[in-house]
Amino acid sequence: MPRPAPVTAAVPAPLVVSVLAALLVIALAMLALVAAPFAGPARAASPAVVVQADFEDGPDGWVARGPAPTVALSTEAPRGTQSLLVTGRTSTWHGAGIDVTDAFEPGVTHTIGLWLRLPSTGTGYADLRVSVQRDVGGASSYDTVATATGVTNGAWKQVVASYTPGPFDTALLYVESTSSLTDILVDDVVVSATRATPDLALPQLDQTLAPWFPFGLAVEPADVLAGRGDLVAHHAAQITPGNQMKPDAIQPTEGTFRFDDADLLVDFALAHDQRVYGHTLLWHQQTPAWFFQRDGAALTTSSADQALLRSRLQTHIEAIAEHYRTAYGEFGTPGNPIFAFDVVNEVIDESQSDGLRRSEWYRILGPSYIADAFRYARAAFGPEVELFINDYNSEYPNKRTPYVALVRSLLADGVPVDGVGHQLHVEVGRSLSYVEATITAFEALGVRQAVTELDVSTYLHGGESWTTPPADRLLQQALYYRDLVTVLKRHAASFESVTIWGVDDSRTWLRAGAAPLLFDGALQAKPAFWGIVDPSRIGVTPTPTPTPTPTPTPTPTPTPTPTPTPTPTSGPAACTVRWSSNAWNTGLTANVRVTNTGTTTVDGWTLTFTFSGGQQVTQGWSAQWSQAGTVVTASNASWNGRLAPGASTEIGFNASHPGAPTAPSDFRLNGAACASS
Ligand code: 9MR
Repeated sequence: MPRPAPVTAAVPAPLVVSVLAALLVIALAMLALVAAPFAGPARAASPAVVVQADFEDGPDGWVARGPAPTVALSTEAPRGTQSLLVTGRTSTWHGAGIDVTDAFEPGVTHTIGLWLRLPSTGTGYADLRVSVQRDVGGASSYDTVATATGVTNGAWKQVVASYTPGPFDTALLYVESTSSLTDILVDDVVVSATRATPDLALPQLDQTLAPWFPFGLAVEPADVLAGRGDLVAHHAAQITPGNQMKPDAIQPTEGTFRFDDADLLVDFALAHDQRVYGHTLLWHQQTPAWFFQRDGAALTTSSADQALLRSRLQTHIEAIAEHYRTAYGEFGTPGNPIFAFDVVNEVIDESQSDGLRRSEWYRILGPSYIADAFRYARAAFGPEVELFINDYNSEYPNKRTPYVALVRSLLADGVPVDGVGHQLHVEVGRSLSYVEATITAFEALGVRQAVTELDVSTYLHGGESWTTPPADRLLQQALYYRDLVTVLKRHAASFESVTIWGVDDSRTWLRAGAAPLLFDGALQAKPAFWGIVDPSRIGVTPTPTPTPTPTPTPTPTPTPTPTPTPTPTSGPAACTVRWSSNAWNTGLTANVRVTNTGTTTVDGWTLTFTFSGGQQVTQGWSAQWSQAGTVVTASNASWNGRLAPGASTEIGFNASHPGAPTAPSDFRLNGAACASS
């Protein structure tokens, strides 16, 4: 979400690493030593405290962010004797921050801990955000570290989050709000950094799988730096940019193309003799609103508006092809590692009679946009780049049927579809016979196939929650990876590549604790790694030691005072919810479209609903999902938290049911009831 750059001048940053912090380092080092008996020889180094501020002797380098606010030391209910008070904020991005340019290290995982509270002059309740602004070559990006919901003037709220910065020339750690202009109190900031070192003596995944198919990893700029970069270079024959080639990243405003982040990944691939699988030319998410507007108004289905959208799609695709041809040479030549691209992503909706998702693309252009996108891509990229269609849940029979039907009809019409992608965002136990049946169905069409986004969540349903999965679940996960790869090897001739969606469990799109990947947060191989590389070692290899979570606050926690019932900052929201689902004997896939029908912007939202009859959410997307009893909670993802009046977002999930699926009820957005639409 774009946020304005601060006007405040650069902050001198005398980083206060007190004696207390030094003691904390020693304590954390001892903690790491205690954990050492199970550690491999290349176990990550112990954490070091790189930022510490308790505001007992001064502001410890923290200054106001933005032109309006003032920071001062406060004695109002501090944790210790003083805390930092921010007043006079006139924009949500105003707050307090500290220059961490010299303290933070790109690619290294930092644990950021601090405490937040509102003073008596505050609004009583607010959602506060901890962020990092990174500036590279004059361009700013804003990373959300954590959002603390429901901060009040009744009790301090602790925030502890893991954060791995991408590249930066300068970096600023700061506290802001999502929508309220409240005064803010900050205290006891501790940031520790762990330089994780992968074991490069491990067998290489790409070499191990080379007899069957190329192995790939999805990465972001922060994944190709420091030890994580060594890991990616060691194991991957190809990479997929996780977010950097999506429409919002490449063309945020019409005619403004940004390739820096994507090119950083392409350069990494070139330097390490890897291929690049591009993702994605067209999607219904992470596509800027301007694509579908003319002078701020929604495009209609008039032929003029349809022509405009088609030409925008063509221009977007041509600009990407042109950039990579110009910068890296013709596709298919040694200097240009891009060998494939997802042309359209997630266009199937099995709950629709024609099986096609009702996106803005569909509303304005009808189904023809899919064939057009492939034709534009073939013309722009030429024959050397394989053109893929990509979707999730393709293993489920209800999704398989419309997916196969669409690809069959595109091929029959001579549309240049070279390959079919199966995302395979699954959880342990997802039916492998379904996976194999889908592969076989596409083999009958003679197309190439790819596993594009594989990860295996250790959570079986939304009711489970943990910091580190139980050891038996990690073993189950290892066996699942083993068995899945066995299925894929049987169909190796059909597969262009198999890609895992992320490098290590500290950086997954799934909720904390899902631990869906092959390496743990300390970059050590999990049993899942051995499930692929050498299943005989699954039970032999010690279960990875959880990365020690540094205790971020050296001062004692005061007894919390009762928190008053919070009033949502953005609410009460006026909203409608459109629910659609597709069920089979034991499961269902659901889409939920949430629309802000109010007159004010919702900035940060939580949707709840009741899901009865023993139905359990097993996996969700485009939001953070959890379930407690019959109540399901979905909180916005980093990219869809802001809903302007009239704006919608679409989220979805898979669920299991005991044989009788029933519709959810009592949808509430930030506590306010939503009508059905
Ligand atoms: O991994 C991506 C995550 O960082 C983004 O926040 C998210 C936003 O939509 O997209 C994730 O990647 C998605 C991929 O592009 C398409 N299939 C589903 C993936 C997981 O959400």
